[in-house]
Amino acid sequence: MADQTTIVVATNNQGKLKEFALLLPSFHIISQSSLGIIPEEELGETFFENSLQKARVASTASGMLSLGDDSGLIVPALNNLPGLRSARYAHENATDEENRQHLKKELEKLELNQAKAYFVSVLVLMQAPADPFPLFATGLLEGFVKTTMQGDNGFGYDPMFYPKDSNVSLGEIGPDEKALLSHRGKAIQILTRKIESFTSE
Ligand code: ITT
Repeated sequence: MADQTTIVVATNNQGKLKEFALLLPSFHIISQSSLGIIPEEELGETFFENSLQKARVASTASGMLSLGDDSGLIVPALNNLPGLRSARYAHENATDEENRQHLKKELEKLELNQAKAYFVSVLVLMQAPADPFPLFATGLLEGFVKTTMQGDNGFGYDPMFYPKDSNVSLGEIGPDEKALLSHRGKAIQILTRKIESFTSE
């Protein structure tokens, strides 16, 4: 562990943290909460702004390499909600279960039992608080949200999200399988290539 580079992940979401530990095996992953870092309110109008803010706050407080992830679920039939409000869709301090039930209700209001949807993850890696050139990467996962929920793996909307061409929800697959196809997994692949090209220069 001693010779691994440490990355502070700017999240309080345990589900994301576990995924990053799996997706970045060659790094030593620590959470911002283990360093007592308090996140700022998310006021950005884009995933990019929020992710940059998360990485910057963690990097400023720790002085270390920091990774922000702002992510969410976009349902075009619901005017692109929950979108930026994914973590707070039902109300400000909503649990994952409350958010899923709220989404189910909103779909049912439109008499839909499923709708096209996609997940997005926007990552920002900052080397230091004053890094003038943070690395960005975006990953998408297309599929459907359904009012039938299956499985209890993962977190957030996973039990009601069915990737395109899949009969099973993200809640029914294991963490390794999710890592291979998820928005976060795709964004990490892009980010890793950028880190490699950066460090080989
Ligand atoms: P941090 O800000 O501390 O990272 P958060 O959960 O508030 O935690 P976001 O603001 O990025 O993070 O909100 C993302 C929400 O989108 C998350 O709470 C889930 O509801 C949903 N989400 C994102 N990625 C997901 C995934 O892989 N599976 C299921 N739901 C996901």
